[in-house]
Amino acid sequence: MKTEKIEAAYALAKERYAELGVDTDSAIQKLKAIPISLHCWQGDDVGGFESFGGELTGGIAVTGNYPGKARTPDELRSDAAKALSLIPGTHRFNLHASYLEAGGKTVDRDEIRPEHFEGWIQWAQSLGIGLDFNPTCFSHAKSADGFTLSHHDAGIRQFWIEHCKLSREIGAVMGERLGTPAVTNIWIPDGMKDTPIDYKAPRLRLQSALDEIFEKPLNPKHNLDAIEGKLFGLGSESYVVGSHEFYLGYAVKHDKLVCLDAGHYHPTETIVDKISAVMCHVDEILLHVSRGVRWDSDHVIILNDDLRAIAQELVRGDFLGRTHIGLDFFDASINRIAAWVIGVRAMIKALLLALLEPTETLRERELSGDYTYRLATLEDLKTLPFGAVWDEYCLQMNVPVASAWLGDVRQYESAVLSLRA
Ligand code: RNT
Ligand code: ZN
Repeated sequence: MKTEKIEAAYALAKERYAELGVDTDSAIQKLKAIPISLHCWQGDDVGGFESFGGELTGGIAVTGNYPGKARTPDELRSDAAKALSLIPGTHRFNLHASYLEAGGKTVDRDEIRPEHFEGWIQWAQSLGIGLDFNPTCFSHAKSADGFTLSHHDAGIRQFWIEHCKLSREIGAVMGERLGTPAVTNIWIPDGMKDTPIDYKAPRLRLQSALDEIFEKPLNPKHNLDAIEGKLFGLGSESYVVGSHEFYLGYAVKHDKLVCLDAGHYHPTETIVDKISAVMCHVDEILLHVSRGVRWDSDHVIILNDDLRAIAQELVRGDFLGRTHIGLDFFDASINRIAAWVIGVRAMIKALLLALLEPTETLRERELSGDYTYRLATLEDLKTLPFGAVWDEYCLQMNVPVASAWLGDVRQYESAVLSLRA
């Protein structure tokens, strides 16, 4: 599309929004300051680069066999940089511990050190982005029976405790080196396929394991700890040790971040309503923005009502400054770089839509009981020329406008991805 046309459309859109008291320029300015953390694991189907890397376990699954997935850290960095170049704004990258670089050596999870992430830190420096981190408590022989931090075997439990402690330290090094705190998020798969006799004991073990992991205080300027609950997984349909209530209680008591994954609740429940509730009791949250579809909690996010509602709540509740937005999906049935770009661009669009709402007016009308105005305006907002503002944003941020990004991905696919056997 021609620049003049984009600008002309934007000028008209600006007027339309101004009629409602919405300043599109200021929405664009605010949007520029919101980082989104791209999850490394969309790039290689949650594979990682361990020498002993095997099957993906832990009750999560990636389906599809689209060719061209990243096989090395260099390939993943190149793919992620390509995705980032097609996404407006400055964002972050979220690594799992299993994405270490150990120079061909076998480094087990209880042996990881900051130097194994030096390549990632330098890459992040070169792009001027921050990193986030996660211990990897799945896809490992010591998690094969479905338990890690809550394992009844003290030796196995200790192995995972050590892994999580080391992960926090690595997060802190990343945060210090990059000048922006890493959010280190703990998620474990522990649970049971069928109803347990003992709900309690694994939770007590998890509780004391967390106490040990978090024993050492770390500078919050370098590392922030988050804990992520879940309702069920594949093979843990009846019981998950680290449930939402478990972690919410823990986080409130110990001043941790709660990670809300959009795919981790009952199908009729959304995280939208949880944000303000949780924010009454914790300082900050981490989001894993995802899209649940039937039994799967990790489809590529799209600009649907659920996503829009998440963004609206962050804006309406003024929660952006206390929320770390991370994404969590994995799809191997489409081009993996496109999956990143589609998901992140959808998240940014949702935020922009939310920023283009006359929130204060709507709040006042709601308070005065004018629910008719509220409903009517929310409906009318849906047909305002949002696309023109989005295009203008992409233009200003120097990334392809509208669907032009897909041409870039296709080019990269034939020049780079298709050569990967
Ligand atoms: C699993 C959790 C977790 C993982 C990643 C790979 O249900 O959502 O966040 O998806 O750590
Ligand atoms: Zn998640």
